[in-house]
Amino acid sequence: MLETKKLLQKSAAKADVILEILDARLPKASENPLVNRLCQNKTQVKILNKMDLADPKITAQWMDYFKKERNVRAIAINAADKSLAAAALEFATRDIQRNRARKLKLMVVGIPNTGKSTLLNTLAGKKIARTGNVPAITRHQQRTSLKNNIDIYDTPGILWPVIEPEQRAYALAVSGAISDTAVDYQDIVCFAANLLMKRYPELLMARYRFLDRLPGDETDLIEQIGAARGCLKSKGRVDYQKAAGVLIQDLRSGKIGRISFETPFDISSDEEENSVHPFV
Ligand SMILES: Nc1nc2c(ncn2[C@@H]2O[C@H](COP(=O)(O)OP(=O)(O)OP(=O)(O)O)[C@@H](O)[C@H]2O)c(=O)[nH]1
Ligand SMILES: [Mg+2]
Repeated sequence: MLETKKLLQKSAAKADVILEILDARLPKASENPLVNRLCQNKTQVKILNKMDLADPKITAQWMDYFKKERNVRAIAINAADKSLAAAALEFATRDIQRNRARKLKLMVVGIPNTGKSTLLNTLAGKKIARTGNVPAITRHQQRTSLKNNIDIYDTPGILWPVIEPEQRAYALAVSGAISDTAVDYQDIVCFAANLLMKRYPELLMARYRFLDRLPGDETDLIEQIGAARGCLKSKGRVDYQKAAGVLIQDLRSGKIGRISFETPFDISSDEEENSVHPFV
């Protein structure tokens, strides 16, 4: 990780534009503090990727939020979509003073699993970089030449050693940016269940039609999913681990619907109250 960080710092110094790929479902929690340091005196473009999985109303709120941040420009996309990826490239480079004799260097950075390599592949129009829905797929920096005299650099996802507050770690785990084993799985499940029951009850009820009422708590929800989906152990007891896995996979993949894990309001109430519990 230290080596990667050093390499990123070296490359960033030579880059014209830094594209920070965030997860649109958790745009603050998926920011890496290191990126701000890499971006000194550079155009910093935040790309809220996976917008197809995020709640569109909340994404619009995030766009307003980032408009108010100084020296930052933000755009929401789905990196697998050709025209949206092209729009992001245009957005990122449009104010840059170009010296046509020299290639424009774009560097794609961000935490693991946010879609950096997917964006590179879509822009290149072919599969150059390996992608996958687990963290840390890309291990080395990779340069690709695009049209219009542009070089784009894909980089390995980077995280920092201690993720705080805990809610941030849970949101990152549900999104797939950190592995399920990095955080207590029970806590991740409680976070996901509470988010769905409090913020998206209609989507929850629509996905799990066997629920005849909104579950009273997370245990109730997992028990009902386990019973209905046959996640059972001996003597018909619910296998909580398996049932929880169903919920997490459904949420992560968008099967429950378009869901955001945090809102700009959570951030400001955190700052005001110094609270670390944005979802309760
Ligand atoms: N739904 C959706 N999935 C996406 C999008 N972009 C990427 N993905 C998926 O997210 C997963 C991670 O994508 P990658 O491109 O490998 O992410 P990465 O940031 O390069 O990950 P690392 O190399 O591990 O840091 C893959 O399963 C992609 O198919 C998107 O806009 N929408
Ligand atoms: Mg990658």
